[in-house]
Amino acid sequence: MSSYAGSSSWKSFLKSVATFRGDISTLTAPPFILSPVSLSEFSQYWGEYPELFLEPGFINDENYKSHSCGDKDIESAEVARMLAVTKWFIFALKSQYTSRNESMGSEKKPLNPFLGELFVGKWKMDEKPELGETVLLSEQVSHHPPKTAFTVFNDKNNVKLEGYSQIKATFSKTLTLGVRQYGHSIFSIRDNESYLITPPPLHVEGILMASPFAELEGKSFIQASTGMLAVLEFSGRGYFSGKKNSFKARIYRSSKDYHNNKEPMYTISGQWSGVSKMIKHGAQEPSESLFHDATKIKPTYLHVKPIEEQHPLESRKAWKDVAKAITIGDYKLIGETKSVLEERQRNMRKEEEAKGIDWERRWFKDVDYSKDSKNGKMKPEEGDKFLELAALLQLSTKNVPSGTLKATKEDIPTADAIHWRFQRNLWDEEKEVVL
Ligand code: 0T9
Repeated sequence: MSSYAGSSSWKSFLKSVATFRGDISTLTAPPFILSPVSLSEFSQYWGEYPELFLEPGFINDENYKSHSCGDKDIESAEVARMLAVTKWFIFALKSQYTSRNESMGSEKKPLNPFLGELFVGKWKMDEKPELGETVLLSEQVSHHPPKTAFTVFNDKNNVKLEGYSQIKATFSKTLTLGVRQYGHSIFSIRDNESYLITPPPLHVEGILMASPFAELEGKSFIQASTGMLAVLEFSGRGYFSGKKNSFKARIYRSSKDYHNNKEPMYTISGQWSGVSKMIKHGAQEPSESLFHDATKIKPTYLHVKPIEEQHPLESRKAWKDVAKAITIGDYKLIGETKSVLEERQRNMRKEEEAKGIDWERRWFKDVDYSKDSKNGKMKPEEGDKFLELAALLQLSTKNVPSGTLKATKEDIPTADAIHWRFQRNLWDEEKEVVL
């Protein structure tokens, strides 16, 4: 329970929440629950374990037995890489969903990124030069509704992640915030193996007590181009194990095995923020081994250049005055500084409208995956990874909640099929924004 829970400002905030409808980013909250960090920064959580991010790329036919997550009879390098990708993803969850609690004591309302907002940096790994540099690029490609596109890549080892993220959130009667994620990401190694990742739904608890925290629910899929599929199921206190941040991951030889309720190759279970164990099925002797231990490996934080050297569109530079006002808790100053930024944005949108143009996205483009629509947008190329992986999983290619399978209730026929994609050439041609 936060000491602010009984304050009048929190009580009146709760009253406004009870009747709130619409885009959560427009909700006004008391200063103590505001975070000085923009949502555009959240893309960095994908890369905070650079060694685990790069690991799948180092596993080959010669060395896979020493990357077996404890399975002494691991059958192939492909299986070892599937386990390594799953492991990296589980570490990424810890960054994604516990970081604010660790740095600020609770979840707080992030700054709502403006259209065109950028957040960039790199993980340098100076002590291990063979790992090279891992780069993060994050761009706000839509303001209303908020959508953030991102990529994390390491050229030296040819490993990359590309994706985008959006949420739809609603308060329940008990003041829990239910959050559905939209968007997906694609992890690829050496341009010949890829993995489609769908983020899970979640809910934010503890709002009544003014100490919000996120808890995952539902499923995440990791569909590999090798055919293998990982299905992660999430639950909180008192569901599978009575512990918070619980998960169970099943690794199937193919998505067919999953759809046909066949036995998986492995089951991994435990806490994504803590420790998990892996059981191998179908073997002579069922074996259990330690899969991951999040208490043993520390994150590596992104290196971001000082504000004075940043481009005006870079998040920390653009939000500097607002962030300062939030940090000192000056309600009036928060309002004033925010208005300056919002006014500037409104004027830009008006000018664009008058000229009949659209704000030009910097490094990402919206690709239309629907067959029939004619809107001048880019279409997927021959051999598109998303189409290939979605087909393997029978995942809907529409803009529906992440992880929605084809022809299920949520796969609404009228939804569009527009997805944000990184255009590497635009970054290679970039002259103004540096890392
Ligand atoms: C994508 C992630 C996402 C964004 C955040 C729900 C949430 C905004 C979206 C889904 C990242 O990859 C992973 C992590 C945490 C998610 C946030 C947790 C959270 O509380 C916020 C929401 C919008 C709020 O700020 C609610 C306000 C509340 C803290 C005060 C009443």
